[in-house]
Amino acid sequence: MRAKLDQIKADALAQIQNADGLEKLNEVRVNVLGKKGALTAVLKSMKDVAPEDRPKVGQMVNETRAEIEAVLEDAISKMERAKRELQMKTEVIDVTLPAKKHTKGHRHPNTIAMEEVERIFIGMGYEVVEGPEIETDYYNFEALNIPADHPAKDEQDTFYISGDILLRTQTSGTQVHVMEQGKLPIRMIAPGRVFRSDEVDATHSPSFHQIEGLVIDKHITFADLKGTLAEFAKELFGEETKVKFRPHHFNFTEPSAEMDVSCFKCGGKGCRFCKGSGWIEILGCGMVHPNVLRMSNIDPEKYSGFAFGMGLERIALLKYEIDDMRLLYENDIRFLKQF
Ligand code: 2NM
Repeated sequence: MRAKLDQIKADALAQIQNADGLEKLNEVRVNVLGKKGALTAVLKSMKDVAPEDRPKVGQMVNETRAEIEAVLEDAISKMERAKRELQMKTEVIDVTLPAKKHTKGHRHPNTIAMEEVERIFIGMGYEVVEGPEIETDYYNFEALNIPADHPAKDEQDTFYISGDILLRTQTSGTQVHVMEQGKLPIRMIAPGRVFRSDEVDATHSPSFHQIEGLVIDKHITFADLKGTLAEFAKELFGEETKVKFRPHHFNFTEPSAEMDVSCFKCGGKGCRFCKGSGWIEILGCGMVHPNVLRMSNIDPEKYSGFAFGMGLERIALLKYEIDDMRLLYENDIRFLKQF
C-alpha cells in the first residue's frame, strides 16, 4: 500500500511539474484527487484491507492527499502570479487617449420658454398652479361665460370624452378652481397642456401648451393689466420692447384686447420676421367679466381683476426663430441640440 501511494504521489508531482497552464493543473486535481481519481480509488478499496490496518492506511492516504494538495496549490498560485505579471508587462494603458464623452441632455425649447415665463411672473409675486387636463363642460366653458351655442364648443373644435367630460381647450378651468376656493386676492399663472381638434400644420397642433394668468384684488384696473404685461414683455424680449393693445373679443373678459410687442428683430422698422408690420402678436387679455366672477362666488362690486393667456409654442418659436411648430414635437436630437 505504501508503495502504491508513493507511486500515486510521484505521478502527481511529475504531472504538476510538467503542467504548462492552469487548465493542466486543474486536470491533475481531477485525475488524482477527484471523485474518480487515483487516490479516491485507494480509499474505495479500503474494504479489502484488514480491519485492524484500516486506520493506519486511512492516515497514509490522507497524508498523501495533503502533500499533493499543498504542492498543487503552490503551483497554482505561482502560475496565477506569473500570468498576472505577464499581463502587467504586456498590457499598455494609453493615458493620452481622449476620454469617453458624457452626452448630457438639456431641456426642450418648450420647457425653457415655459420656465422663463414662469420665472418672470414668480418674480412679480405670482403663484404657479397646475390643474387637470380632463375637465367638465362647466370648468372649460360655462364658468367662463361661454354659452352653449359658442363655436368653440363644437365637436369640430373640442375633443369630448363623453357627455360633459372633455379635454380642456384652455387652462382657464384651473383659474376657476382657484377662484372657487374663495381665497382672495389671487395672483396666479396656470401653465399646461391644452387640446383642440386642429389639423397639424406649421402653426397648429391638436395638443399644445398655454400659460394663462389671473389677478383678482380690490381696485384692479386696466392700467394694472397694461403695466404688468408691458413689464413682462420687456423681461421676455428685452428692455427696449414696446407693447400695443388692440381691442378684441373674449367671452370671459370685458373689455378684451390682444397685445403686440415691437419686433425684437428689427426694433419695429418692419422686417421679414414681423411681416413688415414692426409688431408681433403674443397674447390675449382683458378685465375678468363680472359674470365669471359671480359664477365663482366673487362679488364684482367689491373685486375686479385681469386675465391673459398665451400659447407657449408661439413664444418658443418667436424666441428661437423657429418657423415650423412641428419641429418642437418631432424630437429630432439634431434639431433640439441647438437650443
Ligand atoms: C385669454 C385671454 C383673456 C383668461 C380668463 C380667465 C378667467 F379664468 F379669469 F376667466 N383665465 N384666462 C383669459 C383672458 C385667457 O387667453 C387668450
